[in-house]
Amino acid sequence: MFLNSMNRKGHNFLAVRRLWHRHLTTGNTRGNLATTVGKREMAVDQDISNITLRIADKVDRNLHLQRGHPLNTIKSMIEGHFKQVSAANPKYQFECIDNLPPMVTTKQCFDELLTPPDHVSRKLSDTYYIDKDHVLRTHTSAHQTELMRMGKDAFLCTGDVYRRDEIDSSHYPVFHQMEGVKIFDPSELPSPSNPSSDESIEYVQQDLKMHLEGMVKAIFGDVEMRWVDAYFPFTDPSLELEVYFQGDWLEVLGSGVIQRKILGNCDLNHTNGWAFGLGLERLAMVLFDIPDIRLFWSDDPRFIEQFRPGEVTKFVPYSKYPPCYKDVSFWKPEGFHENDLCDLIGSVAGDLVETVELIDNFTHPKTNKVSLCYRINFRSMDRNLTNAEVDDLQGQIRGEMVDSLGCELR
Ligand code: FA5
Ligand code: MG
Repeated sequence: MFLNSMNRKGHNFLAVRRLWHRHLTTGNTRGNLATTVGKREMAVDQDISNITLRIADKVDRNLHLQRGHPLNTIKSMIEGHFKQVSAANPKYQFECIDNLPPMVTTKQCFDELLTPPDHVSRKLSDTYYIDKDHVLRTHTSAHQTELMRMGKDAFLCTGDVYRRDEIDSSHYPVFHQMEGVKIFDPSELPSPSNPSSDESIEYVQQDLKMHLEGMVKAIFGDVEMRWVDAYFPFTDPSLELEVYFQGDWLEVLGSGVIQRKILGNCDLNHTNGWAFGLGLERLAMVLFDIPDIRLFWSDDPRFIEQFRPGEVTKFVPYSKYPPCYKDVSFWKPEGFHENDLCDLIGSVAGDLVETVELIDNFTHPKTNKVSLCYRINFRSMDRNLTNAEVDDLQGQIRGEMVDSLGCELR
């Protein structure tokens, strides 16, 4: 079940070894396949892992720690805001953590957060697995329970997170999140002897909204925002916050009142608390007017040299290069998942792909076979692409679709 069609061929997963080498602990016995997750030494399981070289190469980049990078600036601004909040209410001192490694156990990432066994986020189609028990974290919520068990009652935890996802201007397989958690002093709740009463839950939720609205206002000034009901296995009630940007509502964070069972598992039955997880890229796109999420990874000096540490300046585009699209039609093979296709396209063409869209989908009336047509939009952010180059990329993509995904091209 864990064997993904893409790694039957070996693809470029072997290259992942290089990455783990940089995370070696001393005294390992498994050569350059060994790595650490917390204090545990472990190896990448080549039969299971679906981590491509493109993704592995991003693991040590830590854009959120790179001074002057917009992601570092927005992180510092939010942390600075919460420092002010802590100064105004000394009972809760928000501690900032930003250096936890992204390799986590499935227990941390899913089980501890009450993610059901069949939840889509656990699937190989959505998550990068190191081996069957370890993943590249899909969200910073993976650290909630360990930090709560350490007795921390107010913290922000920032890091890189990894997801197999669609490709467009606001989705990228590696992005950055900031987790925020506040655990209440029970005496502050409206019904201290019953921390899970309706009024306590309402109180905690109002406090959560106040903190996040305050943060958005402090950083963005008067931006239009709205709360939307949401679902997360680990919070109840759950809410998402959307901000109006480029003519549309952009989801910037998920949040809610922490589930009783999670609090109980962390010895916090006597109280209540809230949590949020925000997408740093999404907020930085709004703040710096950055139109495409790929730009955060650009090493073009025309991007990075526009920004100064701690300063907010609007991004000045350096001319937009022409797009070029190619369509690919095929009969949908069994077990096909769009994320497999996007990951494959990303691993061949990297940041030269702007979007991947399904433009046609029909079922053959006699054979019942399903035909799909995807449009791949190629556009470089820093130069013109030649036709020959795009044809070559498209050729490689088509070849890999046949070899690795078992697609029958039309
Ligand atoms: C979560 O990841 C939850 N862990 C958030 C949470 C924490 C809820 C604590 C409750 C309590 P979600 O999958 O919606 O939720 O992602 C959170 C944010 O990450 C999104 O609002 C968005 O801003 C950002 N995000 C999600 N996917 C991508 C992506 N592919 N590229 C860039 N940003 C993304
Ligand atoms: Mg969401």
